[in-house]
Amino acid sequence: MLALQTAATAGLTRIGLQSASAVEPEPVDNAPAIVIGSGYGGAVAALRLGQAGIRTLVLEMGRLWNTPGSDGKVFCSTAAPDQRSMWFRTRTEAPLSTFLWLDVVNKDISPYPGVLDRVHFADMSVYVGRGVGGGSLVNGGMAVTPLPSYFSEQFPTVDAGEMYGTYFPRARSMLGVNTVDPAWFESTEWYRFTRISRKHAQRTGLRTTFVPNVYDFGYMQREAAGTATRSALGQEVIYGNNHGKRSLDKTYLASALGTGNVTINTMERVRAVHRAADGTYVLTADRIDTTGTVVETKEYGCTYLFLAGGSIGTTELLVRARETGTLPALDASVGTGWGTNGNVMLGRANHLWDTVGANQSTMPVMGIDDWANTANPVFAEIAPLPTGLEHWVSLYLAITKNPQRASFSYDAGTDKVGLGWTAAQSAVSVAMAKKLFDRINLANATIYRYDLFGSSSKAFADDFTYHPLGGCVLGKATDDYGRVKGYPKLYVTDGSLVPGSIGVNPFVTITALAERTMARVLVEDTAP
Ligand code: FAE
Repeated sequence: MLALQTAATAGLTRIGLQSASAVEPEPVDNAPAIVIGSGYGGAVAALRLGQAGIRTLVLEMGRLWNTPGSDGKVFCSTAAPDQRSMWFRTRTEAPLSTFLWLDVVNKDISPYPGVLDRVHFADMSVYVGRGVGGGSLVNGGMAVTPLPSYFSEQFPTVDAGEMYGTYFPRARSMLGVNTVDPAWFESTEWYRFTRISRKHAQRTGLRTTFVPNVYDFGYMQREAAGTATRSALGQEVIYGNNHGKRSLDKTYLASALGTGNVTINTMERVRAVHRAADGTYVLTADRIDTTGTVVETKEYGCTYLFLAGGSIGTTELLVRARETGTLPALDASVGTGWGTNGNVMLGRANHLWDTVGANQSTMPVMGIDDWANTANPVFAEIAPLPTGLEHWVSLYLAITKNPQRASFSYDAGTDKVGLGWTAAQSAVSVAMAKKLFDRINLANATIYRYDLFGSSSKAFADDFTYHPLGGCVLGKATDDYGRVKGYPKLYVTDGSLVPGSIGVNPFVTITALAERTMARVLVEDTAP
């Protein structure tokens, strides 16, 4: 942590252990290992490489989030978003965009490298985190291990015994996963919204389950008691948490820097990769300033290259590399097998007597688990809608077992990579979510809310996902350990390995798979 904090206050864009004394390290334009992206897959790779004594450079397009703004806070809240909220926007683009059909949620902001991005494709947009820590900076912290049966269905060639015996426990422990105290949960006003949704699920005959989280629940209880500054209880989440959350900059990345072998360069976006005649990799990266202007274009060389730009970032780089001929031998399956993890958001309108509470914690702790229903498998997270006012809305993020997958394509004219996901493919997720929530509405004599997702009276938000998965699927675009086919010493360690669906919130799976890859690769591929 020390290194991260000091580097930020010194205004450096290069973060290494040396930065702890505010001395900028010598430029490292070539490193034995380079990691692109500092989310889950990148953080695991950086730590394990650093521990193995391999000098490693991490390139991250977002900024380091550790410098307080003029309000004394690093991040802004969802209630009062400013330039820090979103990646180069003039207006915020929150998932829940209206209330009573009124445009009261989104706010005008000035363009800045804010922490949350919404990447738009024709019929789907994808929310991602930008900054040192990637998605861990903006997500809801739900740390869910998938069902072994579904994991094996999705990863038939991966030894599930090893995953559940070694890598899932390792990931949970490193990420700082904990659970809400059930007694506090039952009594606190901050989770009344969850208890109401549980009551309605139980009345429908559905099972609910507590879900672990990386938010420090001890800290949250102190927030509730008034002895700690509010973060989860202060409407902070998708634009970052100022306190309480064990994001990757506080866990894996802090440890990675602690090895003394890892440096992180921020505000540098890798846009091209090729392989030199000697078999090393050469990257082209644009360094931007806070206006988004490219202030420098750099070239880096490395022996080992780890791609961890997330499902969209990594797939885009590889599809472009194959189609422009810089990595022509990439497998045809690169750019395929992408899915939304079946995400659909929806709200229900409660009866007047079923108040959900003006005070709501931003960290979800419970899901409705109907995954075992083979006719219509759905796992629905009970999501908060913290506005500081009673609104009688029960909100959910449903994860449906949507089998639809899409591919990416490259347009040489614009040099852009597009995603072929269609509205009809989203409709499959909606039909599944609707089947489950129709049952809940019937059992409770309630209805959907039609006012939350724009002016079009939509009950289901099916045009975005929080869980982009796939594009470079394990065992297809790569071998069974994330080694990219056709290119020795080139690896994928992020969510693009997961074939479009994992049935639960994905970051524990992404972390555990990255641990498994690193354990293997460091033994087999780095021997002298
Ligand atoms: P990710 O964390 O996205 O990291 C990729 C990093 O690479 C980012 O920092 C990028 O800025 C950077 N990058 C990309 N391209 C480049 C490039 N060309 N050059 C340099 N840098 C680049 O990838 N999951 C859960 O399990 N539980 C939750 O409660 C949960 N809630 C969520 C809520 C929100 C609002 C969002 C957006 C996501 C949520 N997720 C949740 C999803 C989770 O954050 C996501 O699956 C992981 O972050 C994906 O990890 P990766 O390592 O694949």
